[in-house]
Amino acid sequence: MRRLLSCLALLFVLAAPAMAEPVAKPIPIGIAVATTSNVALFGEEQVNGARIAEAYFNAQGGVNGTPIKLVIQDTAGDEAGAVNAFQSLISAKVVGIIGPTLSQQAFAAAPLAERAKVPVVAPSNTAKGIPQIGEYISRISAPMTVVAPISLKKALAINPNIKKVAVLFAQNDAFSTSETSVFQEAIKTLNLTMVSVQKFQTTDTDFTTQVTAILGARADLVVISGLAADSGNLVKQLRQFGYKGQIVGGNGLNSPNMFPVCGALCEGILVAQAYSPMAELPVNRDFVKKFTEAYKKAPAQFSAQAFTAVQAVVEALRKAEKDTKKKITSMELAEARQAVNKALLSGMVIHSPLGEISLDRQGEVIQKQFYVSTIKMNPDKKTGAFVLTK
Ligand code: 1QQ
Repeated sequence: MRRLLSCLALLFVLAAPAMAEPVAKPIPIGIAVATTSNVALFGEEQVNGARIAEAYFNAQGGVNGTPIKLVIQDTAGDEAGAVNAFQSLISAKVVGIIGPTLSQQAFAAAPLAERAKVPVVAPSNTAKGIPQIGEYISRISAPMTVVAPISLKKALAINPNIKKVAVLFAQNDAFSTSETSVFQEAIKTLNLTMVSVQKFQTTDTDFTTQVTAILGARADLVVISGLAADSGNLVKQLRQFGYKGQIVGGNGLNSPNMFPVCGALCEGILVAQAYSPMAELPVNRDFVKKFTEAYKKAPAQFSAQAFTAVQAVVEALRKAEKDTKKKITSMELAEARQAVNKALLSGMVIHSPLGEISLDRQGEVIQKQFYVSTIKMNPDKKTGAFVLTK
């Protein structure tokens, strides 16, 4: 009898921490993106998009009547910052994490969430291998394997005389090295000649060596895989040194926050995008309207993707309630996190500003529609737009 009692006591002690961890109300969703450092050029857009989603879905009643609340943690620009942000969000008892900004950071921080069984929806990680980090890791940002070749094909359609291509990439960044391998593969497939491959660091500001090599190689197309500040300076110096050919930018050149960096010299860069503010979808019209009211500018890709990531988590929470016939806020935290992940990977269709998307069982996004845009700068040389390339 005494043994039975002590066994029961032990069971109670073991069960106690779990019982002490219900999901809070409003339902906390973690956002781990860069709000400081150079990477904040992307992160600022992500916070803006996520904030619009928070207000928008709460106005619809949140999760079947329960509001959501974003808990925002700055990752800054490096791996250590992302690890810290993930750690504090896991401790803050969020039901899921949206982030981090860079693939380079995801490879360091996402494994933490995987071990803690906290679902992660990456809003902007496009390198190969992100959903493969673990069962709890998914993304709504289309991988570069799908997106990058589209802009190259467009450059050739515009100018069929292009033959000699120079490629530049940031060698200290996982996304940039992943993207350049996709570009380089496509260059071979398209029977173009690679006349120069140049490396740089995302922290570089002086690109004299690389630009000199490219001008010497007489490239008629330059393809850049880097982040916003470095790529912006690189474009600027290419033009200042006299490069006149087409420039194709990868996903790192997808931010209007790069415009002030290269100024008027950003004009004409071609980029493939996973989003267009012009897309005629009810949810996109609402998103563009609310975003423009709040920030006095149209949303670009990183804002739309952050909105979509919040939407994915909200719809997963709703589905989890439907499937389990329980309110999320009546669930124990671990149970809720697991139910959200299951719903995310169930193949549910999300009618998002990016179009109709879903996640496969591994957490990879399935998206149908992509765009190629050309950067057009305004006379103020600081603002501009991604204009759909016909
Ligand atoms: C990645 C990217 C960056 C350009 C996102 C901001 O695509 O790191 O995967």
